[in-house]
Amino acid sequence: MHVIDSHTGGEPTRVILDGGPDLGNGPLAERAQRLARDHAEFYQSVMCEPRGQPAMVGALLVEPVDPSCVTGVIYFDAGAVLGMCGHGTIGLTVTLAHLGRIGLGRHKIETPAGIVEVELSDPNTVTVTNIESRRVHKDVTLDVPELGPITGDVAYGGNWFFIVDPAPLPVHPENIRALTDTAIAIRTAAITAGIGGENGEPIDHVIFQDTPDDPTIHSRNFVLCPDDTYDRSPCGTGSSARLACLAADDALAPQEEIIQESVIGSAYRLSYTAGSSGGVIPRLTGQAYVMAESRLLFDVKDPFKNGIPS
Ligand code: PYC
Repeated sequence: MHVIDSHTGGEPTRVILDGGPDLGNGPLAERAQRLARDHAEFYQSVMCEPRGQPAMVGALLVEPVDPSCVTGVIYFDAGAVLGMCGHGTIGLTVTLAHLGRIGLGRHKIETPAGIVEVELSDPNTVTVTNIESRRVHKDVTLDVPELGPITGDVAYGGNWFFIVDPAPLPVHPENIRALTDTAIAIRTAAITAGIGGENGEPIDHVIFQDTPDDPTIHSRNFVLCPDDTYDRSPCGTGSSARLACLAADDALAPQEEIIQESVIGSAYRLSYTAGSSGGVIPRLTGQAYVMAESRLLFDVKDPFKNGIPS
């Protein structure tokens, strides 16, 4: 299995060029469901330790339905198959350029959540125009065991987010353990209360928003991912969901650009235009760097060939 590893603002992406499971044809959303239902062993074996690392997202390249797309892709982490992944799309674009498959300029990529546009402006800098993102519930109060009432918005940006602003504790690297535990408790409470998307989609990510002292930075976030790791980048789909909330609150004008930092201080430039269904079309710009090209080996004698379950 040939893979290329990159990171986007510190968040790793592993692009799988060959050797993945056969998911058949048809819409990518259906192929993603097949991956989730029938191939958990595959995605855990490439994401979990010892072959993978915490927070890594996989990008399985598949044939797109729309031939104008440079590729189709299905993203996943060790815990779940994702609808879309912003940092992964930036990493994938830089990887495709590294392979000589695309040049500078605009390209389309098909994901289970829809077609996204990418613009590669130098070998490391990518602007993603994401699928239409929307807020579905404002000010939902959850009763979280040991924390009490926590209020947040539910929004979609390619994945489902519960966004708490202001954060229940400061978004600083020294708080990462406590932020993680708090976010897991909130996600569990949301799922238990049946809070999620319009069609019962469960919350898969939790975001805490904080306002840093530096006035040039709009906000700093902490994002919990389905595999219980935190996003080292500012999270592309999470930033999209957040833009939908800012727009719905009239707190950010269309095309106004802001800087969103992650808990470790990596940054995206964000803006949006109005969507056609009442949401927003987010644009996010970030940088990715290729780190490794490797061949993954799966020795049948290896007791941990399918990864260490977390
Ligand atoms: O950037 O959208 C994102 C993302 C989702 C999970 C990890 N990163």
